[in-house]
Amino acid sequence: MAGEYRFSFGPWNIHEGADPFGPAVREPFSFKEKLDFAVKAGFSGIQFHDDDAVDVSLPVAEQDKRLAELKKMLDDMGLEAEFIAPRLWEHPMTIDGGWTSNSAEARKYAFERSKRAVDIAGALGTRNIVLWPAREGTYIREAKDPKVAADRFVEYIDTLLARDKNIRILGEMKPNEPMDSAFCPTTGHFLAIASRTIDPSRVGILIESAHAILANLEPSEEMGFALSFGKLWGVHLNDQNSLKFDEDKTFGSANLGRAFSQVYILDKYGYGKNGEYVGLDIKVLRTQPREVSMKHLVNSKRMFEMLVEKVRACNENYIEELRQKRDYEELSFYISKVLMGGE
Ligand code: XLS
Ligand code: MG
Repeated sequence: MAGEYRFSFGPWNIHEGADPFGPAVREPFSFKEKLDFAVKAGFSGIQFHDDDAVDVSLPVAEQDKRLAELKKMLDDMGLEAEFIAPRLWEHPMTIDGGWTSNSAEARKYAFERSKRAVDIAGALGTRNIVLWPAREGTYIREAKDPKVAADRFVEYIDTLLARDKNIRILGEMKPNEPMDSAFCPTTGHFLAIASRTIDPSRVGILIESAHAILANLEPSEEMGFALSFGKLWGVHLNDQNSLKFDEDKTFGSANLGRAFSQVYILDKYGYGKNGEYVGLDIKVLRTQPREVSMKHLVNSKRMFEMLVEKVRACNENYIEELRQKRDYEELSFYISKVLMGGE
């Protein structure tokens, strides 16, 4: 029934369990094993950071050769690169961020690396560049000038838009972690920045459920907002148990009603009809044994599909009737009954 949706995940979603408090606890799966799993589990898109796709320290000619091989491998397996995201948060040059760093040299590094990420996207046949502004923020408020930071967002996005007329930028906003305070923390902030760029029509949004929750916002409302602007070009579905570290839990595992609301709004407004993927961005629990360390993806995809069925089983006329009567108590109970299969 939900067969018209296409699903994606990133290779980092299958990992060895290291966290800030302890080392890896599982042997890694190879990149090829991850792709084999994707095909077997019914995923058709793969999300890439630039360095998931290729070793970005290699000479460009060598990178291009390897990217051509990767593109062929994806094609042969019936897979597609959904997006490239420049990973600007691990390199020594980006200790204090990329395009909002106080260091001109660091900003130059961020620009050069990101322009290359645009080329990598071209080589893999995707026009989507995802920006998660990981270290574009502060630990100490006076460390960076927030007015200058907003201007630098515009300059950075303009540079990428100018690099390749075909690409488009999807901002993935998150209010904190690793920074105490991230610049441009929500969908609305990023769309405001988009309006100042050289080509706002090529700047949109990817909404991650957990990031919205961390901003104390409802993911489905953020999605509705972006849909209203025609800007919802990607999602990272997952879940989050209140305001803690970025948990990236299995979709629907912490708050089923909240997962329902997201599928409701996505399905109602035809998300995916223009080729958008139902993307997942989920961490494996550290406790999960290796042989079952892909269940979070399988189960999240299944949860989405089951919720599509629930959403489509809803009596829209009855929902509207309850809205008109202002009987939201009954509406709440009705949604609970839909979810629980009760009468
Ligand atoms: C981190 C982000 C990251 C992006 C891709 O919180 O979710 O994984 O999705 O750079
Ligand atoms: Mg994400």
